[in-house]
Order: sequence, then structure tokens, then C-alpha cells
Amino acid sequence: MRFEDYKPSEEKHYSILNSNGQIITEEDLLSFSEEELLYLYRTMLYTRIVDEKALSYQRQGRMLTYAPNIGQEAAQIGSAYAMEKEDWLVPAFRELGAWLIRGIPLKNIYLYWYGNEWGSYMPEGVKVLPVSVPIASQLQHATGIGMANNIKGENNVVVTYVGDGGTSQGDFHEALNFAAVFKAPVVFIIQNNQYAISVPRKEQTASETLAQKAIAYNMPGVLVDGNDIFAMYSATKEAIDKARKGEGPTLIEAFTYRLGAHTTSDDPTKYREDKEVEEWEKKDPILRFKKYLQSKEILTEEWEKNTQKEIEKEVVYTFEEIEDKSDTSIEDIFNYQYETMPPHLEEQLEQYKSFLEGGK
Ligand SMILES: Cc1ncc(C[n+]2csc(CCOP(=O)(O)OP(=O)(O)O)c2C)c(N)n1
Repeated sequence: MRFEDYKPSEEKHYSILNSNGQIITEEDLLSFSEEELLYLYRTMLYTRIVDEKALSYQRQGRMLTYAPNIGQEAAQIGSAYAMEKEDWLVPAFRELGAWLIRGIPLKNIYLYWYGNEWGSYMPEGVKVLPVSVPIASQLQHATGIGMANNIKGENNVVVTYVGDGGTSQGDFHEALNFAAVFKAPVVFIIQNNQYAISVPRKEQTASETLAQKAIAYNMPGVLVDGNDIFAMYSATKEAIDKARKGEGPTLIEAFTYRLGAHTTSDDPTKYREDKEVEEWEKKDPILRFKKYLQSKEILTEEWEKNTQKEIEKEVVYTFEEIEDKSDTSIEDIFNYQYETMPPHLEEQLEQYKSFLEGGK
């Protein structure tokens, strides 16, 4: 793609695949092998199944709060697939597809949502920061890593994610400003899933698009169809290449939709119409990619059925492996907050112990 052809303040989306799964932009990027295409599709299915299982475990009282990714798989997987092994991924908390692409084992992911901090302990060589729940705070870390890369003369790029709601945080602006001034090699990806819990995008900001926020910092900004895996890959790849060449940061707005709830504690029927959700279900990124693969005779129903079964088996096995086999205790929460435990925490720990012993 050419960023120059897309003015960030115009609501013109960069896209390659239309909703029928047909290529609409002349692109030579589609030099993916059949094997790669099936790997990408499998990862989308994997992401969906991990979500669906987690939601069902949560409803059974076997999982803590969970933030599903349903509908956002292309935005996450397309972008993360454009990264090189040495690049850093700095996530928020709704990037399951990207985590899987970058090599985080499902075990870590389920451990994290199960409330076990060992989930955040990345395997050797996986350059991914832990989940960041304080909205937009991760962007500061991303810019910091990018600036450090420049100082150390390293050639790695940082890809970081934030939601549409996160763009209203001061951290968002500070991170973009510093990244642009210091030409930090960072690709900022806004997953605009249209809602920040119950706050719709139009009430979040008066800006026409989120991509246009790039103009203020004098960096390229582009609005991408976030349900189009090819467009997400292509735009991110170009932004990464620019960053690696020393041309500084880029802001990508991935226009997508959260088909599920914000988290398992949320009821979206309270603030949005079923009709809107139904419209977006038709634009399901997995369905769109499937249509493309079928039209090219790359995907068969049999492959899909077998793959789904295989994934389900693996997902169930992994969850059962981590369930109730916690190697941490509640005391760990007290033990590792400070080098020396302050008196108020000592007091709470004592209270907790006496609670365990049946006291008051
Ligand atoms: C600093 C901060 N303020 C408030 C919250 C509570 N909170 C959790 S998620 C969320 C909405 C985030 O919306 P968005 O950035 O659009 O991301 P999405 O959840 O839609 O992926 C809020 C306000 C928080 N985690 N951190």
C-alpha cells in the first residue's frame, strides 16, 4: 500500500478483501504460500475457540473475568504476522490472536486469565510484554523500548496496541508525541472495536477518525479495514519497514467491531442494538477469509472440521492442565509487592491468615 494515498482524516478505509472474500486492491503482497494462508486461518479458528471455551468455563465458575476477542481476529493476527522474531509486542489485554502468532503458549494465556501471575512469565526468546490493564499505559512502555532501541543502535521495531477508548488517555498522547519527536521505531495500532465498555466511539472523541490523531504528531496515520487480514498485514508491514529504516512511528486505526461482551462482567444488550451486532456478524473476519480461501480452493470443509476438532482437544487439555493446579498462593500477592512488606499489608496478611483458620 501507499500511505500517501490515504488521508487519515477521511473515512476511506484501506482494504484488500471485500466482504465476499474477493481481492479488490491490486496487491503483490499475496505471495503467501498455501501453507501460510492455512496457518493464518488456523490461528483465527484457534483464537475463536480459545475465546468460546474461556467464556463457557467462566459461566461454569471455572475461570475468572475474561475479555473475549470475537470479531477482532484479523486485526490482531494480520498485524502481528508482519513482525519479525526480534521485534517487540507490547499489548493491552485484547490481543489474543497476536499473542498466539508471537509464540505465547496457550498455557500462559489461560494461566493469566485464571488469575495466576505465572501466565505473564514469557518463555525465553518471546519478546512480548505482559498484559496491561491500566488503559493506554502500555504505549509509554512501547515508546520507551523504541527509544532505547535507537540509543542502543538495535534494529528492532515495537508493535503496540490500544483500544478506541484508550486514545482519550493522556498516556496515548505522551507516547505518540515522544515517539514522533525521537523517531522511535513504534507502530501504534488502535483496535477500534467501536466501544469502550458502554461508551460508543462517537462519544469518545469529536475527531472524524482516530487515525487523524497522527496528524498532530506529524507521523503517518492510516485507517484500515480491521476485519481484513490482508489489509492489516500489508499496512503493518509497511509501517514496520518504515520504522526499521529509521523513519519513525506510524499510527494505524484498525476499524473493527467487538462481537462479544467487553468482558464476562458486561452485558452489551444494555447499550447496543441486536441489529447492529447482526450487521457486523455478516462482516465476521473469519468468514471473509474463509470465503477467499474457498474461492481459491485452498480450504476444504473436511480440513476445517478436522482442524477444529484438533484445536478443541488441545484447548480443553490445556485448560484442564492449569485448572486448580495453581503453584501460587494468595500470600504471594502480599509477598512480592514490596521488598519489605509495609505495616498495612502485614495487617491484611494477618487478617487473611486468621480468616483461613476460621477466625475473624
Ligand atoms: C486507566 C484506566 N481507567 C479505567 C479502566 C477501566 N477500564 C477497563 S477496560 C475500559 C475500556 C477500554 O476501552 P478501549 O480502550 O476501547 O478497549 P476495549 O476494551 O474496547 O478493547 C476501561 C475504562 C482501566 N482499566 N484503566
